[in-house]
Order: sequence, then C-alpha cells, then structure tokens
Amino acid sequence: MLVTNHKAGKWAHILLLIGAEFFFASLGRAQTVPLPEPPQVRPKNHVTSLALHGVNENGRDAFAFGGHNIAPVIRASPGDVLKIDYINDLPSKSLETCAVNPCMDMTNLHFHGLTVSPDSPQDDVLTMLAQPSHALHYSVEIPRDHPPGLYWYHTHPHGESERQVLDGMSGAIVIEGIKRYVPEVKGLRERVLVLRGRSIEHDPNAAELRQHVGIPSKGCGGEKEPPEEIFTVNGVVRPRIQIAPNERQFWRVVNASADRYLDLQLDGQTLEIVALDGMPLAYHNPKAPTRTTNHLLLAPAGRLEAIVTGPQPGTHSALRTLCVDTGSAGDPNPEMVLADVVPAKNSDQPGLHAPLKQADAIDNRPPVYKPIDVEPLKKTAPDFTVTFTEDKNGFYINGRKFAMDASPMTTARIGTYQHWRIVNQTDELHPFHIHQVHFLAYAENGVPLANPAWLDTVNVPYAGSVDVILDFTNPVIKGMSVFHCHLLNHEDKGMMAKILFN
Ligand SMILES: [Cu+2]
Repeated sequence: MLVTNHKAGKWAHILLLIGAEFFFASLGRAQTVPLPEPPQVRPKNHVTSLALHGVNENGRDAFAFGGHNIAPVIRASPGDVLKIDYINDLPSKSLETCAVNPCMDMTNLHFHGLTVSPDSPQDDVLTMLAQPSHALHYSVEIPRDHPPGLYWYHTHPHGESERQVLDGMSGAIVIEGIKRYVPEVKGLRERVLVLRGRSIEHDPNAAELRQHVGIPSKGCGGEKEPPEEIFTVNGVVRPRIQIAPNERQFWRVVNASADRYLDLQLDGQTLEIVALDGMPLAYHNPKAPTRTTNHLLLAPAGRLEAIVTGPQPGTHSALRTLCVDTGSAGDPNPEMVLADVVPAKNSDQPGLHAPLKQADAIDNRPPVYKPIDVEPLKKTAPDFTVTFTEDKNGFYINGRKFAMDASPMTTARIGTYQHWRIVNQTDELHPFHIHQVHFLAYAENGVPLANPAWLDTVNVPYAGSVDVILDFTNPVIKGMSVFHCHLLNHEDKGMMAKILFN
C-alpha cells in the first residue's frame, strides 16, 4: 500500500469539502468544489497489494481504504498480480433495502472487463462470497498480453449487487501502457472520473439537488416517475474540472452507476475517443487509433477514454449527460450537468503524473495488435441467442431466472469466436455484459453499426436486438462464468445465466 499520511491528510480535507458541497447544495448556492482525485495504488515488484473494507457509513454501503471511506484507483501493468484482501465489515443485520430482501450483506468483488481467470481466487462471483466479518483474499493475474486501459471493480453478490453498487461500492482499475497504442496521450494530464449514481428518492433535498445539476422539470423519455438518481463524479455532486483553453487532457471515464445510462457531452467540444470498455481502438484497428464524436452513449458499466480540449476563455462549459430514452418501462434518465469545466492557468491540484519506472518500461514495449477478420463470422447464423424478457415476477434470460445452483446455459470452446444475437423483448433498455470477454458489437436491429466497437457491455434497444462476435480465444478464461443485464436490479432479480468456458 502506497498511501502516505500526507495523502491521507489530503483526503480528510477533500472529504470535508465534499461535506461542505452538500451543505451548500442544500442551501441552493452555486458553490462548487474541485474534482477530487482518488488515491492511487500502484504495483511494487509487479504486485499491486491493498486491503479494502466493505463498510456501512451513514446508512450507505461503501468501500473503505487507508482509514477513509474511499475507493482507490488500482493500477497494474500487464503481467502484474492484484493481491486484494477484501474484508466484509458490513453489519450482520442490514438496515437497507435490496432488490431481493432481506439484504444479507454478503459481498465480493468483480473485476469488470479484465481478461483473467473466473476461478477462485480470481474473478469469481459464483463461489467467492464473504458474509459479514469474513474476508476474501484475491490474487488476480493480469496476462502479459492484456490490453491497456480503464477497467473497474465492483461488488457482485447476487440479489444485493444493485444496493451495494448504488451506494458506491465501485472503483477504477487502470492497466498501464495505453501510450504504446496512442502516443498522443503522452504528456497529457490524466483524469480518472468515476461516475456513480446516487439515490435521491428519500433525500429531503431532492428538489434542490435536481435543480443544482440542471435536470429539466419536464421528463424526456417515455417513463412516468420523477428522476430518482443524480450522478456524482469521484463522489461529489457537480464538481469543477480545471483545464486551460486549448489544453488537451486525457480523461478516463467509467459509468459506475448501478442502473443509469450516460450520453456524455462536453459543451462546444468534441471527444477524441482513444479506448472503449478498456480496449484501445488501435488494438483491433491499428490504422484508426482514435475517433472523434460530439457525444457518446455509455451504458451502465461502460468506459470511455478520450482526449478532451479546454474550451475558449469566457465560455461556460460543462460535462453533461444528455437525456436517454430508456423506454416506457424504463427508469427516468434525464439530462444533467455532471461537472463544470472551467478555464485555469494553474490546476487546483497536482495531476496524476509521476509514472513509475515499471510503467515506463511497459510503455516502451512494442504494442501487440489483434486485427481479426470478422466478416466470415458475421455471415454465419448465431451460435447462441440471448433473449431478455420480464414480467411482474422478475427478469429472465431465455425464459429462465438465474439460480446460484443452476447448470450453465451454454458453453464456449476456448480458442474460438462465436456470433451471438441478443434480443430484447421488453419495453425498456438492457445493457448486456459478459465476464472476462470482449465482443465486437457490429449490428443493431439487423442494421450494421456505423461504428462497430469492441466492448464488454453493450446497450440492447427495447423491442430490438444487437449482434456481437465474442472473443473466447484467451485460455486464461477457462472455467465457469456468467453473462447478465447490467441494470443490477434486473441481474439481482434473475436476468443472469452461467456459461462454461472449456
Ligand atoms: Cu436489464
């Protein structure tokens, strides 16, 4: 663990600022605080080790690290090992409400997007579960050929994952070495932005908070209820991010919400996409390492890594999410301001610089690429079809509700690619996710996508479908795994199934 007392002191200060933010927000004043930067845990001798606690503070489940209620950014290079002691300090009797009640306060970790083993003590959400006052000891081996990029960790106990992730049990993971693929990133200030949903359903200041983040009073989708969640950025409601006019920064954004979509936009500026869901665009397409867009839909669990440019002086700019129409059965997903983007000559805080010698060594290795001829696979009939349905009793994949003792719904032979079709027969969006594996999403509702993308989580339109090609080629994934809807309330209520990689 590399957190000094100095850093811990800095965090105490920032936590005070966060408290102040809520105080001012509740008074309706436009007072903002600088974007906090979570502590970083880096590898030593190719091992990133830390102790992480699951706690409940002020009625919310949270991660605690280094004596503070905060989730660190976990950094490692390909070939390194993550050694995490995860201690369940949640109360033995929960006072919270879960998707499936009562909350048992069981917990565990999922390393979202990492191509690692699904077996214990690695990315195993089926047999690794800690009850209160018990601990789990993870030792996750990052393959030497792992793509560099932004990944994340969150808890994944079936039946109560929505509660825990909505409360904030999530954090970012950075696999080093992206500069090998996108040299333009070199020398740019890096910012890691963990965007979490926060429930305001029972918040006495809900109306002020809605106003503070600029949620329009008129609803935007087909849904009927008022918005029950707002987004926070690194734990803060609407912080300010400093960037000089025309300065280029490298932003690494994770949608860590349990159940809300983002449609990210930086006012008046474009986003130069470098990686999606941890996968550099260059990895599969060396000739097109970046792509420019005005806004980007980021499903729950999705990540965007992009180069952004500071707005002109005198313009008020914001990082915002646009309205997402989640369908007549979906939850309100309104437009709102995520952060104010303000010009500055000198940033509020030192950046996330000082790369380690080890990261530099990784950056100097020649990049490996994986161009794949997917055309023949697209022409085959689907190897497997996933159908999402729901009724008043729950949520289903191919007519079945998940059970911990269920047998695998399907198998995939290691070394192969498969064409899957994901069909959504409901009146709301669902994001499809599979553990350990990336896939190329290339068609929506049977129509080829303008920008096919390698992802680990993809939105599936209501009353529609998505066609994907899954990459089961890495032998490290051997074992029992899962795929599911990443609206975690749906996952908790049954929209998950097992898959055996053999
Ligand atoms: Cu769903």
